[in-house]
Amino acid sequence: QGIMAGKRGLVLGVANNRSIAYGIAKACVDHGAEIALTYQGEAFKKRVEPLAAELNAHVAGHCDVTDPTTLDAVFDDIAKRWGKLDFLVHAIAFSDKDELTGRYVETTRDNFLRTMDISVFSFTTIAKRAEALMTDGGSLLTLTYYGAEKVMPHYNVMGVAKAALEASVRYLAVDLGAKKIRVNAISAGPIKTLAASGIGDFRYILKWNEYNSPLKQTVTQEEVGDSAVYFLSNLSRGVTGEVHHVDSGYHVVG
Ligand code: 0WD
Repeated sequence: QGIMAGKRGLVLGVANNRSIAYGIAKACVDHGAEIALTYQGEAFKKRVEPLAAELNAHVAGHCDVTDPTTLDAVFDDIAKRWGKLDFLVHAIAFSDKDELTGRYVETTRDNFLRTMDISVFSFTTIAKRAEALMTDGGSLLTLTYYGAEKVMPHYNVMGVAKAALEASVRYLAVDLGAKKIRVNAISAGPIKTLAASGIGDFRYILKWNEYNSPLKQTVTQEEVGDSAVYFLSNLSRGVTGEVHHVDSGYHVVG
C-alpha cells in the first residue's frame, strides 16, 4: 500500500540509474504508485528497460520532446493503457555543453532556442497533453535549479531557461488549477548525473555546496525522490505554483 497507492504516473527524463527522474520514480513505486517511463532514442532504451523491469514500470516508448509525434504516441499509449493519469514528472533539460562554460553573453541564437525548447516549452506542451488525461485532478512536477534565481558560474543560458521554467510553473498552476491539477517544481541542489557532467567545474560546485550548505552535504536522488512524493501525493493537495528547494538549505546562504 502506501501514500501513492492507486496512483498512476508518467516519469520523463530517466537516462540511467543516476538520473534524478530515477530517484523520483523509485520513491513513487516504493510508496505504492504505478509508473510509466519513456526513453530518448535507442541508446537510452537499453538503459531504461532494465530499470523499468526493476520498478515494475510500463515503458511508454521513445520520447524526444523536440518531436511532437513522439509525444502524441506516448500520450496515446497512456490513454489506451490507463485511460487517465494522476501525476507526471518532467526531468528534462538540454543545452550545448560548449556554452555551459565561459560567458553567458556568448550564447548563440541556435543554442538559446534549442535550450528553451527542450528545457522550458516541453513542460508546457506536456502539461497540455497531461491535462486531457487528468480527469480526477493531478499533480505535475518539474525540476529546476538555483541558477534561475542567482548567477551561478557556467550555468549561463540554462539559468535563463530555468527562470522561464519557474515562471511557467506559476502560469500553468493558474491555467490548470480549476481542474484541480497542481503544478510545482523542486529546485534540487547539485547532483552528479549525466546532464550535470556537461556543466563546467561541476565537481567544484558540488564541493562548494557541501562545505557551505546548512546541512553540510550535497543532496541525493533519494532525497529529491522523497520530497517529490509529497508533491505527487495528496499530502500536498493544498499546494500549487510552488518552487521548493531540496538543496540541503544552500539557498538561505548562497
Ligand atoms: O545537479 C543536477 N543534476 C540538477 C539537475 C540540479 C537541479 C536540477 N536539475 C534538473 C535538470 O536541469 C533536469 O531538468 O533535473 C532534471 C534532470 O536532470 P538530471 O537527472 O541531472 O540529468 P540526466 O540523468 O542526464 O537526465 C536528463 C535527461 C536526458 O539525459 P541526457 O543525458 O541525454 O541529457 O533529459 C532527457 C534525457 O533523457 N532529455 C530529453 N528527453 C526527451 N527529449 C531530451 C529531449 N529532446 N533532451 C534531454
